[in-house]
Amino acid sequence: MSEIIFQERIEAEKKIEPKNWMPEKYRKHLIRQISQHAHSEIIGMQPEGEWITRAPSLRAKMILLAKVQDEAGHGLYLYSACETLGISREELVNQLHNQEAKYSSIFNYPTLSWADVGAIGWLVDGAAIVNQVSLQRTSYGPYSRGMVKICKEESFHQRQGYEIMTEMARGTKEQKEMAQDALNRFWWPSIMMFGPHDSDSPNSGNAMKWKIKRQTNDELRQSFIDKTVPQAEIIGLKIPDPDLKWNEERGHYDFGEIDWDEFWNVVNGNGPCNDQRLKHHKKAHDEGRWVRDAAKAYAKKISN
Ligand code: FAQ
Repeated sequence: MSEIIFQERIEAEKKIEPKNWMPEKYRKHLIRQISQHAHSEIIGMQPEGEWITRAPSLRAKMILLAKVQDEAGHGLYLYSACETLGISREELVNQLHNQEAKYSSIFNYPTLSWADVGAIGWLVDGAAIVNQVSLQRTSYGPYSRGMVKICKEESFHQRQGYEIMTEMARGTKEQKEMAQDALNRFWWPSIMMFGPHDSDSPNSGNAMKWKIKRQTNDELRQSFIDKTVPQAEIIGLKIPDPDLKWNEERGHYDFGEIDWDEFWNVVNGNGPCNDQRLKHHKKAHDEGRWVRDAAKAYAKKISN
């Protein structure tokens, strides 16, 4: 009976709130997705964070610092949303450390030049926005409200990345080559961010039924490609896909085959930076233990 009422609530576009009854599978599905989203925001600070001390100007440094700090904030909103489902922050971090929980494949690629910071803002934040705008309408209230706030900041991130790429594409020959090289390396991993094709996505069926996801992986990927190709053309960079072509009939770009072996290799822990990312997180977490202990002790003291 409760399951019928739950589904009716979903169909009526009413949000599910923490105290409402929900099927156990819905709760677990959300914990999986929201926690992986949170871990992505936090691990995602590393590739760009490596460039804070090497930013080419004070202005660029201030903007990057603010951007990376925003990602930490996004991680915290998402961990809080996830905790409303009855799981502790400690358990969530443990799941990341023992690799029970995933984080986005994109953050396992290295940032080799300043142009990569531009490519991440433009493409990675660009892909994240397409996904997250859709998730603003997700059925779980705390996740949906977190997404609204996060989307506002992500659009600033996308523009700062596109600005870096624009400046470099219009700069010296070497700068333009760096921008093109960054696009060449980040294009395919960015379109992999949307996950496997719908036909190979085990979680999509329930996610769509419960309106956790409002659009499928392939629909979102297509929307990102359609938005991004003209942006590359405007700044004179070439998308590294010989099969990319406007399809008048479909009203979308056709694009080449994604290398799914590469995708699963990275998802399963064997990408270029998987070890480095996880080791760095564990080290920072261990070194921050005294801060967490002190905060807990203080909270206890003032509540007595
Ligand atoms: N990487 O059945 P599906 C950001 C896994 S944005 C790793 O299709 P689902 C902002 C998937 O978990 C990035 N694993 O799964 C930022 C599942 O395995 P599981 C984060 C992936 O959940 C920018 C299996 O494959 N955004 O951080 C990936 O329906 C710059 C089968 O897949 C979000 O997380 C992948 N790319 O769809 C920060 C958005 N794709 O869990 C810093 C919220 C799939 O069963 C700097 N999440 N897998 O063991 C979602 O929308 C969905 O969870 C998808 C996957 C679309 C990621």
